[in-house]
Amino acid sequence: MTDNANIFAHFLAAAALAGDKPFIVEDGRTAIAFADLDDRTGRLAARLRALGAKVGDRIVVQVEKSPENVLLYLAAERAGLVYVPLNTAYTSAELAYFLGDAEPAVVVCRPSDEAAVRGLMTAGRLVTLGVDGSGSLLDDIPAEPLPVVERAATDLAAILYTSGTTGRSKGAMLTHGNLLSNALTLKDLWGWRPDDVLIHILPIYHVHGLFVALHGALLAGATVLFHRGFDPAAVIADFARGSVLMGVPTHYTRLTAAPGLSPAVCANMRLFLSGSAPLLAEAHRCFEEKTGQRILERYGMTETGMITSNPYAGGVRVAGTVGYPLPGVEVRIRGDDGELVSEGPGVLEVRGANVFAGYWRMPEKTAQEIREDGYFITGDIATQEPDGRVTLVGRAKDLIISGGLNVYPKEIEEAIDALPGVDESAVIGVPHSDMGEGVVAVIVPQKGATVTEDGVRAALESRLARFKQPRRVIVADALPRNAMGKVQKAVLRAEYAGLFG
Ligand code: MCA
Ligand code: AMP
Repeated sequence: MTDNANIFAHFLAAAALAGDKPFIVEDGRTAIAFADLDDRTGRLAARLRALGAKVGDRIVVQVEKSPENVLLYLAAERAGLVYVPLNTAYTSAELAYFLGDAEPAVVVCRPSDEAAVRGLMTAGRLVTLGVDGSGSLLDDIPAEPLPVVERAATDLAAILYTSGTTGRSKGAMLTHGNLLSNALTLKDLWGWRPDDVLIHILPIYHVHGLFVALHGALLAGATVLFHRGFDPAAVIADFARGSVLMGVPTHYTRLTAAPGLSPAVCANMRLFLSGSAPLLAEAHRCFEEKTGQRILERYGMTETGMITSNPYAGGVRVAGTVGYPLPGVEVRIRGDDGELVSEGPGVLEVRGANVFAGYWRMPEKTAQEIREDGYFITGDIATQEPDGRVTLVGRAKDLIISGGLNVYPKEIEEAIDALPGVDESAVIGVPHSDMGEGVVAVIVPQKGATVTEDGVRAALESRLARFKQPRRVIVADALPRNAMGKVQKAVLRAEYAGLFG
């Protein structure tokens, strides 16, 4: 091991033990070998330095998933930069906010977005990275690698934006210590081994695909079978070679519905993990019926990495629960009256080396959400059994999770309310068999104005990422309100519960 707290130094130490094994394999070919990791990230890190990125500078990246994108992430850590990945679905309007807030020294975008992104930038260098590994980022790569930069555990490794209940995105500051502590804990807990083969189907701009999945493989020196999108047939075909799969519930319901799933097909697989959204007990049961394997469900957040996990060995994986706090992670529950309660229900709070350093340039927000004694308020409502097992029973925050992606109603309502002819709106999530929850907007037009479903959807197209756009827009005369005048979203959720069949 190494004294350098830079997480990349730990990956490099593991790569040295992996010999000539492939790290990333795509379509049967080695895209990155562990033996090449040092040289390839070193030279790319030198390129980032040559572009003007100094230690501690932010690098904003909005590109398609590719092996070069993985190298870019690792090179940024190696160079001591703060990596800021963005969902490729974000529109220019959304990107403008992130660029203004993060003030990056370097921005990496898709070649097709270059002109639009340049128009949004006031400082910093812009380079491109294409889906096929081409682009100006990879021009003029220096011959001399940049040594791994020394970092302390408290130094920032990444900022991940998470939309807030206030409608404004907050940058969660994650340190090298946050990322490394969570990765080392999960390596032991889930039994990562050098002969593991991870089937990687997640995007690499969120905690799940970028950190939980890739860090596990990197620390174990395990091979990754790289899938750029999600094609159930291609994933099932890889079960013969793979041993670990991580997905969100939508992945599992789509896999269960696909032809060709059987215990024999899954015989080589040792671990199916699910998280990012609730996995219905029914989905858990159906998957087990088809495969003979019990999904291991775990729970986490962008701000904290992983918090709880069902047991890998020596315990029971209970459908509908998220398991036990990870070693070194403390949880407690606070009831409605503000007092701590042992079993709940109440809002779950979490403390540990995994908990983030605060929101980027938002000290007041940070103070509201991290208590003085270090506990972070998750906004998830939980119960806890006497043996420590946690079950999530609701959310205190107004949040919709669609296909594992968070949608904050406030942000959508603000965009809708700004449209001509709209008096007010309420955005809710209702059951959706594929995405878990589907986004629905209920809109009240101004007196005399005409608002149509098609019109609203068309107007939102350039303003909001596709996954945030309402799948249905309902035009109503009024919103239900309680005696205090507060919109009763529960009433709307009940009314439209059957909208998606
Ligand atoms: C795609 N679409 C979506 C979503 N994804 N709409 C709503 N919600 C979504 N999640 C849109 C597409 O733009 C498309 O629109 C239409 O829905 C159908 O696309 P489809 O091809 O079916 O979707 P897909 O490309 O197969 O994607 C579905 C997906 C994907 C594979 C479930 O959303 C995904 O990879 N989700 C995982 C997200 C993730 O990594 N979350 C982790 C966050 P149109 O037809 O109009 O073009 S990290 C986290 O939450 C914490 C830390 C944790 O605990 O892990
Ligand atoms: P994010 O902000 O994208 O990191 O999403 C974090 C939120 O996802 C959590 O606060 C939970 O509400 C939800 N979440 C993550 N894992 C699970 C899970 N296994 N079951 C239910 N909700 C989950």
